This record gives sequence, structure tokens and C-alpha cells, in this order.
Amino acid sequence: MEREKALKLVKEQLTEHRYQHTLGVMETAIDLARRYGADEKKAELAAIFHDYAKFRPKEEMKQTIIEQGFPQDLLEYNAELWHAPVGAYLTEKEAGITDQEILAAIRYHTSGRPGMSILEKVVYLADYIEPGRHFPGVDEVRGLAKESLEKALIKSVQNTILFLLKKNQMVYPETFHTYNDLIKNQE
Ligand code: DGI
Ligand code: FE
Ligand code: FE
Ligand code: FE
Repeated sequence: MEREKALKLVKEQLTEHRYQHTLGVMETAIDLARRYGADEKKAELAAIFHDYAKFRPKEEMKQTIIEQGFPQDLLEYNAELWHAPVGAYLTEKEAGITDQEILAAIRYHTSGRPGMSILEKVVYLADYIEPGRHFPGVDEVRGLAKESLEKALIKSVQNTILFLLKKNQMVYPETFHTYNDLIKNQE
């Protein structure tokens, strides 16, 4: 699918603010894909659709998770996690994108997973460091992203976990599994 068509489909689903975030993730993901050897076109499309389901009603996302047999434990954790797997599902169903690498990058962009592909890592990281993001520690991760995909990813997962702990929020186990896997495999 061409960029313009994909952006048009996504724009209808998002607020202007979230659309601008999506454009930032797209540019950043293409940069990271070029730097770290992921498919640039797949990175572009995964980034464009990564938050496609962000504003679907919670009840609809919950039904999709139940009906499609997605991990049911998602329902016991923050609803913020739901738009990632539901977004992958709707990107296939409504936008007709069937590439499994693209869909996986969308599905795992919030929690990550053990054994992430380079494309999945690129989209996760681009979501974290796109130019519109302004939170403590983001500049450090931007710096790391210039030298090491792994190091930048570890720092962004660590920051996300710490952020949730400080807010007294539950952490989805898959987020911990992602962290452990990255630490285990670091050089
Ligand atoms: O959709 P975005 O805001 O661009 O970013 P995202 O999809 O990476 O994360 C969405 C939200 O989910 C963000 O506020 C952090 C939160 N989140 C990420 N991992 C976990 C989590 N929330 C919980 N409860 N547990 C997690 O493991
Ligand atoms: Fe998201
Ligand atoms: Fe993220
Ligand atoms: Fe996002």
C-alpha cells in the first residue's frame, strides 16, 4: 500500500495530535530501519498503522480480544495495552494488510515480546523517541538509538516499567518478559 493511502485511512481514526505522533513515528521508523537493516517500506506501514485502534471503544476492543482468542490476560491489565493487538487485527481486516511482519510490529508495539524481530524493535523504539515525545529520559534514549538498537530498546523498556511503578500501576507480564529477554541477550 502506498503511504498516502495508508495515511488517509489512519487519519480518519485518530485525533490531530495522535496523527502528528503517527507521522513522527513513521519518519523515525524509516530512519531506524535504514540504520539497523529492517525493511524500510514495512517499517513505514507498521508505523503508520501502529495506533490505528487507539480510539476504538474499550468495549469493542474487549470483544475483539475475546472473540479472536488474543491473550485473555490482557483484559486483567490496563486497557491502554489493548489497542496494539486489536490494531494489528483491524489493520488486516479493514486495511487489507496481510504481511505478518508488519502485523507483528503493530501487535507488539506496546508490550514488546521476547525474541522481537528487528522490525518490531524499530517500531517500538520509534514510538518511544519520535520528535513529538517529551518526557524525562527520552533524549538519552534518542542518543542511544544512534549507536545501538539494543541499548536504546533496553532503556526504553526500563523507563516504561519505572514509569508504571512510580504511578502505582500494574505491569503486564509480557513487558517484563521483553525486558528479561533483552537483558539476557545483551552483549
Ligand atoms: O500508544 P502510545 O501512547 O503511542 O504508546 P504505547 O502504545 O507504547 O503505550 C500506551 C500506554 O501503555 C502508555 O501509557 C504506557 C502503557 N503501557 C506500556 N506497557 C505497559 C503499559 N501499561 C501497563 N499497565 N502495563 C504495561 O506493561
Ligand atoms: Fe500505541
Ligand atoms: Fe511504545
Ligand atoms: Fe504510538
